[in-house]
Amino acid sequence: MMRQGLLFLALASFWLQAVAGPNSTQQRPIRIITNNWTSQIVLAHITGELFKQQGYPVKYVSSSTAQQWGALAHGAAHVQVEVWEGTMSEKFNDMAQRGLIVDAGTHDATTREDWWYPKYVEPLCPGLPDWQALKKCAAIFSTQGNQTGTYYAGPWEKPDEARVRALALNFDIVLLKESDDLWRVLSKAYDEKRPIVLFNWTPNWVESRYEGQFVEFPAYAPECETQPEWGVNKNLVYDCGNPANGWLKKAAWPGMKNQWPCAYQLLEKINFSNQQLANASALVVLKKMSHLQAAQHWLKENKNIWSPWLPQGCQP
Ligand code: TMO
Repeated sequence: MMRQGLLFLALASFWLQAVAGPNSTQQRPIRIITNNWTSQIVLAHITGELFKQQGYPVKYVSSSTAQQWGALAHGAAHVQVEVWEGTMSEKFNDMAQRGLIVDAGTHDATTREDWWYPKYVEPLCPGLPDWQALKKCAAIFSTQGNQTGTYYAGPWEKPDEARVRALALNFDIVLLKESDDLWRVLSKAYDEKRPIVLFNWTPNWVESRYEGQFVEFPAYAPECETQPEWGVNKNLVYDCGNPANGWLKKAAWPGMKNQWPCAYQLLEKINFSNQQLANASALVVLKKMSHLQAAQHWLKENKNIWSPWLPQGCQP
């Protein structure tokens, strides 16, 4: 009985989808990923508002960057609008090569994600921004009053432990759960003019509030992550920094092109510059808008930028 019921339901839903045709798939919302940093969430909402303008229903699904790949591959989510090279290239390239996700194009923005310190630290650690300076003055970054410095990292996958080992730095890594935790430790240290080194990135609102600088590690090369003999440490990988001029990409579920063609064409055109991205996050953090308010504000102010993104004559 139970089984027959289920069979009936399956057939009925199949039949409904068949007779309802493309309209029924249109009713399925496009699921846009929100990650855990500000500009990404604002861009997700800008994208969502534009899909809605095209007539598509939209849903936001929050995901860590680690979990988003499976979600995109299986269609549990469909769009991620800020894929950063420094923290995500390995997974992105691998999944795209295997056809499990689709590369929906590159923004104009160039990105950097790496160890960063406020400007007032420089005289306290001569030789910065060169990384070798950290070998001599790890102690000023100690939180225990010993010789070991503390580096604050965020919840994104970067092998900082491996880098610390490969470059023989005397640092402990403290993993923080949220980007807000990073800004809290930064703000406190900044107020006290206390040495601190933490994960940061650009474009970001941080640069309009705090003066600072990235540590210059040995320049990134892909071989650094795969060939131990490459670089200053001949036995270990990860003896380099993250890319200093990284890309910023959009990723999509492979079925999106067919399921929502006009939305997909729009996604391919979506394109942010460094300045726009920094401003988008500043609207939330410095101007105290919600992510949705920031998105709507941006859309209102920048019609000249986004209207050419809308595909002309496309029928959803
Ligand atoms: C992915 N992120 C911008 C937080 O480095």
